[in-house]
Amino acid sequence: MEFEDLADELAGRGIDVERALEEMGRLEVETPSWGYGPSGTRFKVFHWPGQAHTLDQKLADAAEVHRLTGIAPAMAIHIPWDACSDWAGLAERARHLGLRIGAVNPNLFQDDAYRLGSLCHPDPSIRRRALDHVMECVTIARQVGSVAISLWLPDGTNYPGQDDFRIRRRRLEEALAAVYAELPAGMRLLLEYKPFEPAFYHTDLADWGMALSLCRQLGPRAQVLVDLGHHAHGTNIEQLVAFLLDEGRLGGFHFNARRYGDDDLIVGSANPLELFLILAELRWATEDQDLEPGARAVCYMIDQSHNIEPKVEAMVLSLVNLQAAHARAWLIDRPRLAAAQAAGDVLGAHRLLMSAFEADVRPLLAEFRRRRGLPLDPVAELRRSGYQERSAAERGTLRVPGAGYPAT
Ligand code: PSV
Ligand code: MN
Repeated sequence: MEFEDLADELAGRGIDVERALEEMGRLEVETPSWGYGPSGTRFKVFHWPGQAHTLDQKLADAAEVHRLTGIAPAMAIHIPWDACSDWAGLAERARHLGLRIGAVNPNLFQDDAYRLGSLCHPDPSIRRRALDHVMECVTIARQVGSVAISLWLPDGTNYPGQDDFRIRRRRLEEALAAVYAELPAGMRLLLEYKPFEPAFYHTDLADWGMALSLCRQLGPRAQVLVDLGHHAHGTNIEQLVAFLLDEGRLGGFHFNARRYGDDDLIVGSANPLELFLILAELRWATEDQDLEPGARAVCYMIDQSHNIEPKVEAMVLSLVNLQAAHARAWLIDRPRLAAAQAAGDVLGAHRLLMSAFEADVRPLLAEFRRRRGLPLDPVAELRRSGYQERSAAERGTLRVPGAGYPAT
């Protein structure tokens, strides 16, 4: 179908396609530096030819992804994976590439010291060390012009009795209050929860309710980050998204897809309906101006690090899938949906929602790209451009000691 035909058909149903295009132009998604470098599972790291090793190579990949999609103008960094001696210089180089530095992610999970946790560790000197690292990230964020610290904790215990839940909670509150007090104006602290891993009996920030409760204690610039991979099976993520939006505490997303948990698969590949329903909630919150901070302030980020897929292509496909789901959300006929809901028309309301999910948005995406001079098919253009082959030739396949079981 051509764009004009789609626009006519939608106009006939009272849907403003220009509004949808305008909203599509507002969608910005950060990509993660760690998605461009070597990564794998605990079984094996498959080294991808041309994978990025330096921070500048990661920036170059992020810039290529943005060039192809037009919706990924920021790259999140992870410290110390992305160590750098000149942060202002990095921000400048990013600017030259048409990018900015996105959320700064502290790493509280890779030092030997963190065996029993970081900010919740029983030993105050380890807690101090973890806190100093988060503070260092606040300083880095200032220097690179980032407005978000994105904090995920590995803290938890493996055995009942190993430590005291409430004492650990106090330790966490105390540390986060110290971080919050250091945040410069305009910077947000995004708290990411996860119900499992690396600890398996309990984690200190296990779900969105715990994260929300801590954020409320801290202040308005502490907000919850929802990683789609961090929920028990069957969790209604769109509902908790709506709840957090209503509380004014949805700070950001780590988009990805999972079959089991934190699998880091390409967003939209495993559960596109869930993705669409989440984006529909974000749309409602965008339109309903009564929310503080509004849905427009929510950071969209990808948190995926691929193992068997070409890394840059996987990132482009993720963005394309996310953009398609976002476009579908803006094709929902909301007034008719509201009328069906008010009339108690259960299946009428359901079918209306599903008709947007089933819409063929390819003409809309093509029109969006045509108007912005973007490649009509970003994945095909990446393959055609030879970027991945050039990176492989220039960068080689540097091997780093990776994860995996010890050889027996
Ligand atoms: C670990 O679960 C994790 O995937 C978290 O989602 C973080 O956001 C990410 O790693 C980077 O630290
Ligand atoms: Mn995450």
